[in-house]
Amino acid sequence: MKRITIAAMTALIFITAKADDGSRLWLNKQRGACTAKIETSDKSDIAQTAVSELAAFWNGCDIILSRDKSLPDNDGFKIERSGKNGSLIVKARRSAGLLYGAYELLRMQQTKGEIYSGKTGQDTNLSAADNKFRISPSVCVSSSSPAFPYRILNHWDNPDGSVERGYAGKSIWKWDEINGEKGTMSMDLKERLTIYCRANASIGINGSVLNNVNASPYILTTEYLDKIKVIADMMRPYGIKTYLAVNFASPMAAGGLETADPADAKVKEWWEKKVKEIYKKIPDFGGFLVKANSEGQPGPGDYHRTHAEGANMLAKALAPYNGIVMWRSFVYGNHEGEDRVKQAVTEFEELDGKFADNVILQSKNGPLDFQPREPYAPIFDRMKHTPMWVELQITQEYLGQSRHLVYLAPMWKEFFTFVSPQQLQGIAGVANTGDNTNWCGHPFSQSNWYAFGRLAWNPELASDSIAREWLAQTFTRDTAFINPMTAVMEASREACVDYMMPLGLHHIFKADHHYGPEPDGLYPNYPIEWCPVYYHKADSLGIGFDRTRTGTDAVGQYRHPYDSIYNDINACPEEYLLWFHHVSWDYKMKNGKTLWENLSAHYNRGVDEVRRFIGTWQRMRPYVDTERFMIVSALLDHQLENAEEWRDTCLGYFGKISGKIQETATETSA
Ligand code: GCW
Repeated sequence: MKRITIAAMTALIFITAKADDGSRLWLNKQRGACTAKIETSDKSDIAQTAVSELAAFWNGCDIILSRDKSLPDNDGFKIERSGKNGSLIVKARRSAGLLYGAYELLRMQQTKGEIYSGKTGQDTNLSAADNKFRISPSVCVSSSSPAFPYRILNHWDNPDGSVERGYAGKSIWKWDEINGEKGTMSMDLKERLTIYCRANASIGINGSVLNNVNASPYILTTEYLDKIKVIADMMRPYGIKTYLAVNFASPMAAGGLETADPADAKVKEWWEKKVKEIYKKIPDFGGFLVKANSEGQPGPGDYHRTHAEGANMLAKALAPYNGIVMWRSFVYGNHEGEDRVKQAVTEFEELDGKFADNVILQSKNGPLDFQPREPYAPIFDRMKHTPMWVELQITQEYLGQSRHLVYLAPMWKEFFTFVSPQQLQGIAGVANTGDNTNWCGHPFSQSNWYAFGRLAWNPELASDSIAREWLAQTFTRDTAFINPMTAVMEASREACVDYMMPLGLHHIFKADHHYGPEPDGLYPNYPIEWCPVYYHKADSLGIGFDRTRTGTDAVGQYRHPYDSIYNDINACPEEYLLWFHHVSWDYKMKNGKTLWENLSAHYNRGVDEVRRFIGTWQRMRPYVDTERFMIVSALLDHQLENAEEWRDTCLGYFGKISGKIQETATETSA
């Protein structure tokens, strides 16, 4: 069986790297011959962006953009017909709402055809072939407001241009192309970042943390802050606020102090001065994101202070300027011997209610680490007095990176069936952007950036309708393409779970790069939490991690009734079975077959699904340009080889341990 190495993929990545100039994002491609009048009395830069976007891309009737104080104070908008002449009026309380309303219209135009809004009775004979879409004759055309006030991308970009878990080239921030003193950037960078801003604003993203949570202290030096100001100035007219990830030990590394103890007066003073300096340059700066005492990062724990003491010290410095602190709960390794998935609750629950008002606890959707499937993180159940938001990972660290077609919206929707959006104040997505000319590496990885924004705006949207929107805007509106490809996207996440880690298996990735399988991984020089054998616990009797009441009792962290459902092997949903239970190989599952038989069937199903995706894609040739057709074809072939590798490696290893290996020797998929 062929094994694809990282080196062998370089050629493929090279192809994607020279693919296009960004116009193949979902954004409007053709400048319209806009004859419509676009008017607003709102002089703000954001409203002017709305006007210029419409002027450039709108093909329909006249539009008025109008601020309306009677609307609720959020980023929402209303689009109405303004009367007899068939023009439209976008109403919003805030300027940002006008911008989002403008993009809503452009999205309608791009997904449905030229918007036509004639006088009632005038426009009844339009057919699909006219490529026109007659908006509803009712007064209100569209009305929408975001579920979360904070909709933020988290970039894991380092000042040296590398990107942690980035699979689409180098960082999009070209620091050496920004002249902080003069307040300028190169034309190339400006063009590129303009596309970035338009793409984000078009899906409602209103904040960007520019740098990695494993933060370099040097991001806070004046040299960088001057450059960051240039980026902030450029993002502001698109309604995007600038945030920074900070290293808790910055006062030492960047300020020359001997300590970063949050109780130390000099430390407090250093942060206060630094914050003042930032706001002088960037008056609407958003705030700090902090990864503290996690995976070797410094934090208040280094001085026997709590997370709350650390976060509150920063919060106090930011409060006068309305800045916020996004403090991450992704911690483990501080509680020797405790099940890793329990450690966030152990560490944070006792601090509930002790955080300052402008601190938000940011938690990953699952309790482990962005696996293809995890149960929801019970910290969302446990923190009752602390504002929370969820961190989703758009970059596919554990889902085939930029080489597998895996559409993540179904996974994020799954999370929202357990944790209500109403419980959350914000949503953060770890970005998958890079300097590859197609932005995200895999042409379909863009759909995850798009879906993140759309769900951040409205988590009620169905994942398939987001996929349809994205396909229509990115490829073609032809339903002969959209229908089958929506089905592929919708099935792709479950396929990935099946060929990588079905039935609740998790973290059996090769050490560090998190791409291929390594079920026998046990690394003497690394913490046990980084070793696959710690997670699947396969032995001659069975497989799975016993997290029941009599095991590690991770189930005990869940709200009722999930605590008892997950605890009971017969009630536990089978997709989480091996997450919560150590199960005998011959255990009879709901379909009457044994665990081993089901495990084999899932792995084979995953591989078969990818084969099916390839078949569908081959039939899409007439609808796609040759370049993207070839790239996706090559990537899907590669995905199939990887899926086979996952299946063969995992079933081979588990088959041997269980003594079932003979049964698999002949068992290959059709
Ligand atoms: O799983 C880990 C990733 C790290 C990442 C960390 C985190 C930024 O492998 O690369 O570091 O999660 O979320 O902090």
